[in-house]
Amino acid sequence: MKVIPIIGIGAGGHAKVVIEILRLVGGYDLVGLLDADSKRRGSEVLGVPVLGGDALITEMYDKGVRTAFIGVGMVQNFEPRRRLYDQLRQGGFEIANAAHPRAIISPTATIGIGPTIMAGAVINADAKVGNNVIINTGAIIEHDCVIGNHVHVATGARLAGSVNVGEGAHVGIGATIREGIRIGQGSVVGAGAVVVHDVPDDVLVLGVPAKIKRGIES
Ligand code: JB2
Repeated sequence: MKVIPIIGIGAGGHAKVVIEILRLVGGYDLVGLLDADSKRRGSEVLGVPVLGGDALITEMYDKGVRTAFIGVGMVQNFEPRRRLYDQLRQGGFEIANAAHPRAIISPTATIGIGPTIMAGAVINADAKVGNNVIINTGAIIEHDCVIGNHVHVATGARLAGSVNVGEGAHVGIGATIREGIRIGQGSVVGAGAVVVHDVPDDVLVLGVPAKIKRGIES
């Protein structure tokens, strides 16, 4: 099997989980991690060395590394993940498909570039998932859902059929979204919320049933 050299961006908790997925999938040589925190340089995450910061991205490319994963989870703020995704793609990198072998992904679902799909996640028939998404451990994306780019559906969240989640939105741990609901771009659904009405762009909703608490910027 051809082994693909790969670097990871970020050296925290999310990177750790992605490293395990890539090892299970096989076929990658984990060359190292890059982290914005200079104190992490020289340390290891699950045996993968932290080489330095993002200034090394170009150097890695020049050394022949053409594949990366984004190991920065950044719960509730998708901008760093979007910036890193754009930087890597513009720099000519492929973003690894980090789908856990024990996630269940329908053959009729479509998945974009560079997803992280964790153990026990279910993506059902005809769902459409964008680029650079995180579908976290045990999350359920039901049939005909549309999940935008850079969305994070957190651990154990449940999206009923035909839910539409806008770009960069975050669905918190254990949240439930009723069928056909639209979650606006950049919005955050709090942990355990139950969403029964559409959510506009750039707001935080909390509770059961979920209510708007504030605009994200306020
Ligand atoms: O722009 C960046 C950057 N921004 C933050 N470039 C690089 N190379 N690294 C960056 N980081 C680094 O990501 C931080 O310096 C830090 O070391 C790491 C984030 O680690 P942390 O463990 O704080 O969070 P995480 O994003 O790995 O995990 C969060 O999101 C996951 C989805 C946690 O909330 C987890 O519990 C959650 N499962």
